Amino acid sequence: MKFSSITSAITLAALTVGVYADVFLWPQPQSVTWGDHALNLPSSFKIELAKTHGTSSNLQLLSKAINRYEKLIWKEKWTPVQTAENASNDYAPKATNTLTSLSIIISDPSADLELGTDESYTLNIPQGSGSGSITAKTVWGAMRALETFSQLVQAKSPGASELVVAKAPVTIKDKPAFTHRGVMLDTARNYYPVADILRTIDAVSYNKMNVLHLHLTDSQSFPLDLQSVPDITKGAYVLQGKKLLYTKKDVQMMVEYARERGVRLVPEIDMPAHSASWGAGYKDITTCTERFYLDPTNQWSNRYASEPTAGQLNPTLNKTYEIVNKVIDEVTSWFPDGVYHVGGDEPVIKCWEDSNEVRQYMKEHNVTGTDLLGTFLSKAISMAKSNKKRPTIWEDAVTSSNLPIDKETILQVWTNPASMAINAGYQVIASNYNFWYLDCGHGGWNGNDTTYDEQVPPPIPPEIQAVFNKYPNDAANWAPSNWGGGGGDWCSPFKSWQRVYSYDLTYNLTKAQSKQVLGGEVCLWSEQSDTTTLDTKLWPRSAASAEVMWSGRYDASGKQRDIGLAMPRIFDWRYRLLARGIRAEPLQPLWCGQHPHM
Ligand code: CP6
Repeated sequence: MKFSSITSAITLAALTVGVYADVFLWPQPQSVTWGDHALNLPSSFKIELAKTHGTSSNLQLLSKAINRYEKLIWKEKWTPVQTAENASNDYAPKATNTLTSLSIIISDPSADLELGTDESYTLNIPQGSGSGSITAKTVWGAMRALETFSQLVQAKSPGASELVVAKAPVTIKDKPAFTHRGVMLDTARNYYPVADILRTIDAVSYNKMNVLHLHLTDSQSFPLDLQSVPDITKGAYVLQGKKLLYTKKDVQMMVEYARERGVRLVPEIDMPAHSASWGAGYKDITTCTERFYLDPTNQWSNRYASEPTAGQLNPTLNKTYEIVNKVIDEVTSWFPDGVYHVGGDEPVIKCWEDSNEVRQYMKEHNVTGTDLLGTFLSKAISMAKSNKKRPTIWEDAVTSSNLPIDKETILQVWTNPASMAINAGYQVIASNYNFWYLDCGHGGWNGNDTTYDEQVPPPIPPEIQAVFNKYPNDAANWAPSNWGGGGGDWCSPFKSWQRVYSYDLTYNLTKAQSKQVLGGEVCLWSEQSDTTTLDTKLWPRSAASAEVMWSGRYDASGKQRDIGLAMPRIFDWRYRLLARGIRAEPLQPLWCGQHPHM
């Protein structure tokens, strides 16, 4: 668009901030064409679902989404925080044409929300007065389109109460690069109130992500009020006399809330390792629950699930399987999603070898600890399958020990290259801990990271030092902890949004191998997180991952997406998340976003 210098001067004067604004979308759609007109959005503006569709239950969910977004755009009255070099909505105040409505047409309204759901959509905004349109195969795709639409709407001028759609005509054709786009939240090291989970579901859906994976249980606590195993809540945390639990009603509410936003809740009950909390109610089915499991042989591999009181279910008892079966039956009945996460990470064979009972069994049956692990996981997986679930497990046990696990199982890779799991014949979810563990997740007090090169850390208390001298390999993660697990200097190095954004889910994979990557998850382990830090640890870094998973690491021309070009958009998006009640952390001084010419 060309302006005479006089017009530009007048336009600048009209915008009190004195700089031009743009329209910023997150995540970047696959294809966008912009015009240079703005359309007024009158108070009578309506988003309408084509009447021919009837009233199936999915469409009722879409109606709710429509109501939410109609309210959101008026509440938000967005004025971009990030300014732009080129004029874009400087003509917004002069908008004369009107977008009267937005009509939605769905071709397959009964399609369910599940792994692989079609989320594609087309969004058309005309240049002249009239109606815009959303066409999508499914209601879930239409929900993504509504999110995009909300990002097109802004205040007619900074701070004004009238709305416009800037840069019309707009045509957006969009679909996700990956089908599984998730956040994993560990609710066991520290508990999160239900309100936190609901707010996180909101943020997940704003970012066009579709999965919240709840790592519900771990060594430290079991926050689920399961009816079929009544003593299991003895493993829940108690704070000020109150058990920190999710009840069936809580879960049903979360599930419904998530579904209304196109988000699947995938539950994980971790086993056989990371299970000391089961022992509070069912002591006899666990091994390795010593307060300090210090491996006398001092081998790294033996202290793998390195947190004290790791706990590992006893794989030789019928009672273990009875309880595991009840747990899986009940949890799968609470969470309707078709995928269930069996856990399976960081098993310590040594835990079993150190148990008299298990050792005896291994001798009598002539089996190894690895055999027992394979049998345990296969049984747990078939329990999930008998509840009509597609099982998922963490990859490490399978890829490092080559366990004979059903190939229908999805492997969530975090420590080994995805190619290992893929070459072994599995589909994968990518969560490389060097990029996507938001709690930071490696390094350690006297581990081998180099962040302390320039400064000597404070001294380790003598009683702790004495144990380290005896067990040097255990020192790294336990150092400043109160012996409760994960209290070590866990967060090193910090994963910046740029680092999160740099993760290539199909790194070093061939085209054929890449097809086995269903998507990814960013993971928030909660040793050092709870309600006070949730939003800042998750956002906006998870938003960076959302763009990697929705838009793809590479653009349509095959070029890697540029972090510098993403900066203005994620900067503006972070403020938008704030306005929507998500306490996303700042990325840079506000100055940087408002002085783009400098
Ligand atoms: N807890 C569980 C953890 C981790 C895993 N499982 C973990 C391991 C290494 C790092 C960060 C987190 N805390 N249950 C691994 C899947 Cl660096």
